Amino acid sequence: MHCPDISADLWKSAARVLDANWSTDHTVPSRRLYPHQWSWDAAFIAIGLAYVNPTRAWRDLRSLFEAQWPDGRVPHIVFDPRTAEDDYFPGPAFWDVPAYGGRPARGSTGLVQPPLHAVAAWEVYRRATAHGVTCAREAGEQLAWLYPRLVAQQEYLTGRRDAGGDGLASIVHPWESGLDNSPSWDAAMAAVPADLTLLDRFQRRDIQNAEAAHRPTDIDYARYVGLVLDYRDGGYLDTGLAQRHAFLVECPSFNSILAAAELALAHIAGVVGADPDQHRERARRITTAISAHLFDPATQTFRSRDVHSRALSPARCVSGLLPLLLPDLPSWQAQAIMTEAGSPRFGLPARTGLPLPSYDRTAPGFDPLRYWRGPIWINVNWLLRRGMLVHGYRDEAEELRQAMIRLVHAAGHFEYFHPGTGAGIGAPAFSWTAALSLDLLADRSVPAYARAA
Ligand code: 9WN
Repeated sequence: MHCPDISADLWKSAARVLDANWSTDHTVPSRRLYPHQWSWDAAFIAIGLAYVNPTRAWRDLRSLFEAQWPDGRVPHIVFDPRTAEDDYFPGPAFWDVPAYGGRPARGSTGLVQPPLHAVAAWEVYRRATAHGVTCAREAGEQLAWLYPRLVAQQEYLTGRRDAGGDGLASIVHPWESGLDNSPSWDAAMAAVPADLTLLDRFQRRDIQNAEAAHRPTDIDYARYVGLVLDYRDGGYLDTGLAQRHAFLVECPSFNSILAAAELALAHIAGVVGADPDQHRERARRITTAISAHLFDPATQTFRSRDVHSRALSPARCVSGLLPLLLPDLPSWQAQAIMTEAGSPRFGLPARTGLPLPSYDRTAPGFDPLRYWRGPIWINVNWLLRRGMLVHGYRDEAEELRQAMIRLVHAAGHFEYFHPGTGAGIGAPAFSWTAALSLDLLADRSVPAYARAA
């Protein structure tokens, strides 16, 4: 795309959104709907901030890791003490996280989100040199501070969270995937009790700030709340999860990000003087496990797996396309992903002019409005484009980059987009859409991060 006006307009509006959503030491995803700091949002946001304000990029990542638990988990939300309890449900009082280290824990949830932070830290570091010597020095110091914390995050996920025993991290709640109400969880969620009386005790806040038709249903929400209460009542401990926790799923997107993080850590290790090989080895092991356990030979697609039933989900979701991020994925599986991405189910931009939807367009339950059950999201398309570059699908990657830029330029920095019309829906000034727009405008190159350090 060689249109300076589009680029200049989009660049300015994206930088404005990030500026408006900055809040002392972190960026909120959206002022009204999400008035705290979210984990994987912070990673996407840092990647964009690297271009316009690297100091804030590091500060954002650092704020998140300052709330890391002693067991290594990085919470999915870090609560801003200046935001009222009632401004977001479930807030800090509901989570009631245990005190640790002899002091009260900084307000957070006890769940995690996809560990994209090592990838983000490496991207911010890579860009730092363009901003001069002071920035480069700052980047080296920040990377050294983050490295052991990033390693602890990985060790928590690859260790305590390997509930299925096959070398894959399990999520204990749909919120941990970042793809909250994705049809990927429907089969596993059907076994989770839905106690609607919980919604009398605890008021949903999201449907006061956004349209109910876009958001997860009450039945979903009752299950979400019930799962948190169970995990909380077990002290957020991960021992014996397979025996006592109703929802345990291995997600292809979460695990692909986990392996990509190890590859980024191999690069970071090279800079901070640690051993890169251990990270490459872990990336290989996770890739092998994804390839062996989350691929359905009958449909040639990646699916999430229910740890209890050992069954792959029947739903074909965008999360199944993200193993493309992994350079060691066998090329026939990469090709299968591209075939699925180009089929009428997802329709690459060459077919639709639009980025890919979150769910199979041809499925009876495809819903163009309801959150992760149809709408287009920029973050997963950004990850998919990266995967295309990793596997050498350069033309498709460039088409997808242009489709994302066109969409956001036409509709604005929305949270998600209608997969038929491209209209912006959800929160209007959404941080990761803005941050990743900056990266898409700036970065036309193949990421060298993916293979050798
Ligand atoms: C629950 C903040 C988060 C994103 C998730 C997205 C949504 C929260 C919610 O918003 O989840 O964590 O209240 O719906 O699904 O990916 O991190 O932007």
